[in-house]
Amino acid sequence: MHNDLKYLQVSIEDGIGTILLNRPNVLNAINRPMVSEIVHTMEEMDQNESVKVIVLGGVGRAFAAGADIDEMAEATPLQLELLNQFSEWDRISLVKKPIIGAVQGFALGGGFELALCCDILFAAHDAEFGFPEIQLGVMPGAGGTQRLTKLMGKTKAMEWLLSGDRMSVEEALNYGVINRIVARELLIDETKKFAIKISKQAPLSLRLIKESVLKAVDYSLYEGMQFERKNFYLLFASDDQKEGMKAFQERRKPNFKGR
Ligand code: CO8
Repeated sequence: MHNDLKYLQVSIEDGIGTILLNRPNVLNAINRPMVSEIVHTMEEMDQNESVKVIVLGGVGRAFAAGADIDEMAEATPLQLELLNQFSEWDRISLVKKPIIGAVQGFALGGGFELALCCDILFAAHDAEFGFPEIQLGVMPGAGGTQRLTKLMGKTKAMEWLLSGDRMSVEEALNYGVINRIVARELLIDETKKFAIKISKQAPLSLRLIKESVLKAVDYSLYEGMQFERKNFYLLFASDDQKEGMKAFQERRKPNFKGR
């Protein structure tokens, strides 16, 4: 399995599917085949019962220093329109299992956009986040202007997007961009430890909570509440709801099955 992957290192262990971007000689610059590999691997893991949580990180000194500039440099608008590459990228946001990002070094441009697609982010002390596109005469194209603004508000997002400056982990933590700062050498282990903790939760609850939280970004409060409620009702169709509540009453640990 996964032997044919050229730009990723992939493993599955203890219920955690780990995907590491693997082009360290170009700081994991994201080219189109890498996007395809990321999307297909995530979708496979989403369907794989032995994976409960996905961890996304990078090999080497960076998470990802952006989209591959060499691949883009000569592109024409018409080529980009016909390529429609973002239709594939958009499928990352349809993955139902939690995705936990582990960022070390640079997360720039498309690399920052990929990090912003994660549900939870751990970062090493040396991590730096930014949108340097403005210095290349372009702009973010995979959700950067939208996701960063929804996360930190218009005024702050403007500052980072218009300056192209790089954000330290302390700033990223302060703005709610990341969840936790971790020592570099412990980054993957700590991220996996947290992923394993989450993976013990009732799988359907994980799935429907993630889906509901993501809706909060797009929906009005009223619409979001209606959506949440339907998911809440849906969980009462599961064996895990019966098991979880019975285990509480019997003062024992629940044994969740994901159905
Ligand atoms: N594309 C291609 N190659 C890259 C990229 C990149 N984005 N980033 C680094 N590299 C390569 C360098 O060319 C270099 O290769 P070589 O050794 O062959 O010369 C190697 O990686 C190491 O890089 P540096 O020697 O430059 O390392 P430094 O530590 O001196 O600098 C930096 C690190 C500051 C990260 C620097 O490499 C840099 O500025 N990189 C470009 C960052 C950038 O501008 N990113 C934004 C790209 S545009 C974008 O992401 C648009 C997103 C649109 C959506 C995409 C969806 C996938």
